[in-house]
Amino acid sequence: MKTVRTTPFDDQRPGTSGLRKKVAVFRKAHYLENFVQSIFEAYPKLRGGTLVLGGDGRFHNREAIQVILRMASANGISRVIVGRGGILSTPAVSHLIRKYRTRGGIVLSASHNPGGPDGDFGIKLNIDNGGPAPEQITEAIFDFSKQIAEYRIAETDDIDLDDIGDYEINEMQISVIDPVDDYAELMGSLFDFDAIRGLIAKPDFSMAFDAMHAVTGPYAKRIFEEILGAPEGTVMNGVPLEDFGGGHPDPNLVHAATLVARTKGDKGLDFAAASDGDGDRNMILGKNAFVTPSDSLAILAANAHLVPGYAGGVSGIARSMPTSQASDKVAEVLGLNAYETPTGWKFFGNLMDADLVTFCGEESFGTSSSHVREKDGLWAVLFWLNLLAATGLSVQAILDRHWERFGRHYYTRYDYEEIDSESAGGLMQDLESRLADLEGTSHGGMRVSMADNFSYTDPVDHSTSSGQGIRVLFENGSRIVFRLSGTGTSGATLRVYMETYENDPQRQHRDTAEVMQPFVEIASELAGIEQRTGRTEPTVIT
Ligand code: VG1
Ligand code: CO
Repeated sequence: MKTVRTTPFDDQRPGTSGLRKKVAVFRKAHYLENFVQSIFEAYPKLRGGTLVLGGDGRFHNREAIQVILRMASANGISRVIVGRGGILSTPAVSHLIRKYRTRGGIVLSASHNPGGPDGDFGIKLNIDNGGPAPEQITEAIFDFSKQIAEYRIAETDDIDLDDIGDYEINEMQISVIDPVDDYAELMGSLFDFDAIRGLIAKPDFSMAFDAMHAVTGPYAKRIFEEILGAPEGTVMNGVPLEDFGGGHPDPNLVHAATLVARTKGDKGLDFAAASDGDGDRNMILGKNAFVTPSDSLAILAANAHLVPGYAGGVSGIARSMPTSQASDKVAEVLGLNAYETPTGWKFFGNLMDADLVTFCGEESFGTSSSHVREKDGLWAVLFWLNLLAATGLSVQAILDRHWERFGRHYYTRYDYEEIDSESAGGLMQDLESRLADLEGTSHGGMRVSMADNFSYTDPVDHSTSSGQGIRVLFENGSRIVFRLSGTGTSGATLRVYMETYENDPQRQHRDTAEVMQPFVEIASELAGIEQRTGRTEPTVIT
């Protein structure tokens, strides 16, 4: 064991989902060590207990795991459960924490951000309920990182991560486990695998899953191809690569374009899906159909009775603030609880622990339920397959049926990436200063009923999180939301979220871009996007 003198870095404040920086930053001397020591200090529960450890396989994953193992030993952690090869998806970590009742977990991932030596790396603490550490703890980590003077580390050789088995560093036990087994078993307990097998075996049913060279490859191959009998090759890009094959492991219409193309036309796939770097996001597609994540959340909740794991009932649905109000409509009609939380999965944990909600979701391709305390990409894909099998309907028919019953929330998000941080800050501040004057004004024939900077008080622990994004609400239920991303690593990213409700079935099959165009114009005018950022077009539209 040794104690190493160090000096603080001033930029170790965790964002929406852990600390994310360029790989080069994480490779600076003491950078990772300082942050890991700050985790052990801010969350002392780990001492004397078990920790789950794994990552999405990106560049620097293995080196970081060896460092964390040595530091865990020197900090009195008694056992660490590691995925073979250092691989564990985010939802798998959450499940392992819960199943083996460990004190927490550390996930190494920058999720959908690109990897490789010039890409991003990230680290995140999950607590003993299996969910991301809440803000009080992430702030305590940051506070400690600002005054750190030394860290503890054991001096030992690397542990063999590629063979399942038990190892030791001094007093600490290390168990290298199969990363997929426990997770696959959990999925089998929630869904009707026989019905899904039957669907996949139909000669006229075709599907594909794009793992984007990220962590879900081994999970998807096991579950879809080995257990559910999908033909070999159903899983595309199924081998996790350190740089995700040079791609951007973000399952959306832009970054999973090859998969999207395979769903087009008369011969398009009946079902297609993709997941992100760390396996917590999902994109759902059908033949000539795209399911917005906000609709997906609403549809899963509305049809939960068709899935064995949820047949016992659903308590409620929570959505992040920028997510469309489609799930609120379902909650209203079915008499379920509905909650609106700030962006980021850490705000859902308390609601699920208190059984106030069963389903949670975000517009950013994140959906999940209380089976874990993270969003869960493959879970959502299996849920959709279970619905297709149980109803005999196509993806588009499920969408049509849902809209007819609950109305349709047209939705789009514009991202302006890597804009100058100061201009972005200025844009938000200026908008905020004009909020009071906005109420009652008319834009494109719609009156603003309310405009504020979203603030949330947790109903369970009563903690408050303010400054969570600017909402402009119109009298007809339409909304425009502006916020700055908390996961980017260079400059700032402005996200503009827009939605409008349509309950006339005759008008539910229009082109989203066309329907949303007036909102795009109102949003740019309200925030002065072009003047402030110099951008005439967003980087990504979803
Ligand atoms: C983004 C999404 C947010 C999500 C977060 C982490 O955050 O908008 O909904 O929870 O990423 O997801 P931001 O602050 O950049 O908007 V993941 O799959 O990157 O862990
Ligand atoms: Co992710």
